[in-house]
Amino acid sequence: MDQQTKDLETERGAGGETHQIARGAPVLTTQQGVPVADDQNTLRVGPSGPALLEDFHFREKIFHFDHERIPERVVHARGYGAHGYFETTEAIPELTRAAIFARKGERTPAFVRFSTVAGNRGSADLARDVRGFAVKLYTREGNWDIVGNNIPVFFIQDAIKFPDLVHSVKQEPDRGFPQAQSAHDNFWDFVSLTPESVNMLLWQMSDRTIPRSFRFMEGFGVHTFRLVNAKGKAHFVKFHWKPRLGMQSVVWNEALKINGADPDFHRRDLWDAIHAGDFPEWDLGLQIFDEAFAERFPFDVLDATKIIPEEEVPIRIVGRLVLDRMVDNFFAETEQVAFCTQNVVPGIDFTNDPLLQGRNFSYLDTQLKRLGSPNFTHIPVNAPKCPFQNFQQDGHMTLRNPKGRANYEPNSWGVEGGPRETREGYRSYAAPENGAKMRARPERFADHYSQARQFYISQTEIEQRHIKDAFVFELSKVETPRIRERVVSHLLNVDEALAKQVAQGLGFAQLPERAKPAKTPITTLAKSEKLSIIANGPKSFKGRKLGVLVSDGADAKLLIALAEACKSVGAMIELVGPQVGGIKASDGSTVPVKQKVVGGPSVLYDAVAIVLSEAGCALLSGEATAKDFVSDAFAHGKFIGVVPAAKPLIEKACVEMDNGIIALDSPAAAKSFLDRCGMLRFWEREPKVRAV
Ligand code: HDE
Repeated sequence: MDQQTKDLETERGAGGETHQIARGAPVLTTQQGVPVADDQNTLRVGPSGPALLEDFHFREKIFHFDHERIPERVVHARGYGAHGYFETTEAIPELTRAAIFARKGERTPAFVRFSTVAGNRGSADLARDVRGFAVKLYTREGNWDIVGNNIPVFFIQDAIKFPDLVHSVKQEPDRGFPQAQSAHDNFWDFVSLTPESVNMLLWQMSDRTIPRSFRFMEGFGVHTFRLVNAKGKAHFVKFHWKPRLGMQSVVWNEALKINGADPDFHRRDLWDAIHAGDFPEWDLGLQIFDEAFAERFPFDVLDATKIIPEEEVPIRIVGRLVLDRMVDNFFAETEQVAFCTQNVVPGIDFTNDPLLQGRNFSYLDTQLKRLGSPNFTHIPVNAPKCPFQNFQQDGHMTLRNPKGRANYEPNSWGVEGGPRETREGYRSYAAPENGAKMRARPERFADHYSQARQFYISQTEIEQRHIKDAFVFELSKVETPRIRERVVSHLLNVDEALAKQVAQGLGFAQLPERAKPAKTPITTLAKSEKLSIIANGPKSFKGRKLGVLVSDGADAKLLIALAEACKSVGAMIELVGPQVGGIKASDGSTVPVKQKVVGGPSVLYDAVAIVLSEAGCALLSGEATAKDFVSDAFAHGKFIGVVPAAKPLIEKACVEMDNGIIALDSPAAAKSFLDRCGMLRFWEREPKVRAV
């Protein structure tokens, strides 16, 4: 009996229902604080009679339940948040007067929400999708929100196209599907008619959109912002979050299977890591540049479909973000958190990026719809942690109203008259503006292909293949041939070989005509090494997870050696076996098992080890899910450690031995196996397992 039930007295009602009477536990009350005697039965006329309207307890409970949902976010509905802090590692007062950057060592509380974009609140984590990376920094001078993504560019250049983009990617309105997928006609129809999307499409078809974990993703502010110093001098800036654990993604076939095996894969990963004390960290990097650079850069720095390569403007690390605490309540914090791009602090300012300007309107507006009151700022996760006061008052659900007589200013009531302005307050950068009113984009926005090409040529061969495969997969789900052709006609302006491979993958009889570019693409942009995930891999198994398939009689010493090797590199280990009750290892000890093999497929792990006895191997060789465990790990390029007794299972799984399969013939082999796992994937295998 656990502690909780010990503190309770249990009684059975006349109908056999359970009444738990509070002894040590707090008393259950109504919202009005009235103690409840019976929470199991509605008030009725006799045990079989009709219910009574005067049952205020029942009515209040059901009324509240009926109103539990609030509208989900129109985009980024599915998300997961955590608390932490930002620590300034370099003071930059020469660049910005922002208090957060004034002093090295300054710690600022932070809340981060990661999300997918297209799916509904209950959709699966491994959809091919951009990830939101929204950071709220509770600075001494107010809240600063960097509402970014894990991809540094966007689909569109002007906010007026956002509703069209989002409508096109979400479920088609007549049929209500597909859920959380861009692989359908409407999405590809829209983007193929919107060539400014092409750069983003290359990123979207890359492995960036199937991250292994939130912890292994970069984050970007996307737009160009301004830093303004105390003298009013401004610099342009782009914000980058760099994961200390390095970047990593899964492969597409794995993503599809993870969605079935554990639709909450990313949530669980963050939950487990934070609870294990493995707090994920990101460095904050700044790309700082001035008007002169903006002038000579071949693209417009206000165009959110373009990056500035790190090779051209290096990144300066000025702080680190650490996530060290999960929320107490998902709804109160993660669901109700309200990010707004217009939440900036003195020393941080906007630019005229037309996407950013539109966002500054949209976010405030959307919070009113979702949270239902202009007082959403009173909710603890949204309220600043520095003092704040003004004369805004009343409205739904207000928790704060101005005290005293004055609710306006100027007033005659002196210090009693409430808050007043300060010269130190937020001042917008005095950017000179003039021009005729019009609906038009700058001509420098017209290049749609050059950076898409640059991104593509910056990838390793494996990553290029994944991009090609992703285009072929998505377009194979598009039913209208002319939409498929239109996409390939754009790819011809990006990279001819890629376009041809995609056309071949789709079974085209002939290549379509090249799309006519609005501006001739530049084909001489240099590769940017930093754009590849694989080339910048961490080469360490830290933060990753080993899955070990075990059976009765498994080598106890080897299991201990594997656990120690994982611990020494900072990795997690999870045992998968025939039953969750655990196994009896070779030394007679009982070893707990986390997953039954049917619920613990190898897609949940970064590498696997097969540690079976001969009898265990014979048993599992007759189990299809055990064979899948091996053959999926093989197909997904994972390192596989195998004890000699488990060889028959490897053969049954039709797996060919290669250098990614490592013999675990003694406990001493555990460490070198884990070192190999640090390469994360055995990519050389991939061409052998992918024929179409
Ligand atoms: Fe958003 N976006 N967005 N977006 N966005 C929202 O605000 C919008 C854009 C991003 O975890 C909404 O609170 C417009 C770019 C994130 O709560 C909404 C445009 C980038 C999140 C909205 C964009 C983002 C949102 C929906 C085109 C990357 C989730 C719910 C101009 C830099 C934040 C909400 C969270 C959420 C509007 C484009 C990132 C409707 C109009 C570009 C991470 O206001």
